[in-house]
Amino acid sequence: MRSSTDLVLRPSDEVAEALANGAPVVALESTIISHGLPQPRNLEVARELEGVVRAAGAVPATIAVLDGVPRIGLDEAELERIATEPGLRKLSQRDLPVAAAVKASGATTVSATSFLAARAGIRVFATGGLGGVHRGWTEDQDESADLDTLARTRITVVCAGVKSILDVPATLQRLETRGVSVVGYRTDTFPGFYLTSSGLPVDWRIESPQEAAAVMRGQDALDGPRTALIVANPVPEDLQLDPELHDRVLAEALAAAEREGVKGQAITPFLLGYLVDATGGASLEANLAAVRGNTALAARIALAWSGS
Ligand code: PSU
Ligand code: MN
Repeated sequence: MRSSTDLVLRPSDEVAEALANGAPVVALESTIISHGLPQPRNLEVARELEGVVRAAGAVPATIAVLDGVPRIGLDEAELERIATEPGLRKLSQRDLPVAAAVKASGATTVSATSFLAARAGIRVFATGGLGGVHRGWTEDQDESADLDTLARTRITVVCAGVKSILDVPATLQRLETRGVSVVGYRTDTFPGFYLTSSGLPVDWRIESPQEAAAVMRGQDALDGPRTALIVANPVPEDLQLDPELHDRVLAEALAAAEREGVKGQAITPFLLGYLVDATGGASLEANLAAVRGNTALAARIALAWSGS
């Protein structure tokens, strides 16, 4: 039977079948592919992440909007569109109805991906690092829509913390205020995206995918506000970006953004791109190591959640 959401969301046959059977599914976002990683590596990564999910025994559902239609699960040609189409939009949740109306295509951020995944019935989602409160937020109020969506969406997001280009303490504070559950995966310190640790503590620690699934069952049993669960999974220390290089290059990147007046939606892709260039690709490798680890863990959590 088609649910009413089928009228506005189009799951691929494979994802629809998995969901109907209660099989494990992992949502993957597309902004990281289109706006977060350089070409042509981005397409390889899109394919690789789907492979990581499959190897763990789950079904990948990369989410994007194509010609106005939110798509849950993309085929090879559609992944290629996300990775290569010039001028592809970056869509957060608020952009979805507009994109649908004007039949635009765009990649979905953590905000839009979480929203669409939850609507489609997918509970587990993997990304690199969440958006959050930007440095300088007291002046421009730039806080990613990711945080607002996570405060009212029942989804588990596996990430390497929040992007280190942000004001990390302020972002953690906002997550606390908005009631979003945060747990460290086998760590007592909140990860730092490119870095294993942000240097900040995380209040709760879990040790296994089964424990993550138990937290998710607890969320549902308590039946409180439909908040997210953030599973913060650090990049392994031997794969992190050199912390000293990170701090130096990030300071340069922030200064360049200020000088060039980069703001709003453009700031995150600008800073990530600057770091890739200025570290000779080392930040890219750390970012990819984080995303791979998060994707593998998300698949294991999806398996624990589905009981398979
Ligand atoms: N994780 C990555 N790279 C990225 C992103 C996440 O490793 O590029 C994307 C996500 O889509 C996230 C977005 O939602 O960056 C945040 O953008 P903004 O700060 O404009 O909300
Ligand atoms: Mn923003």
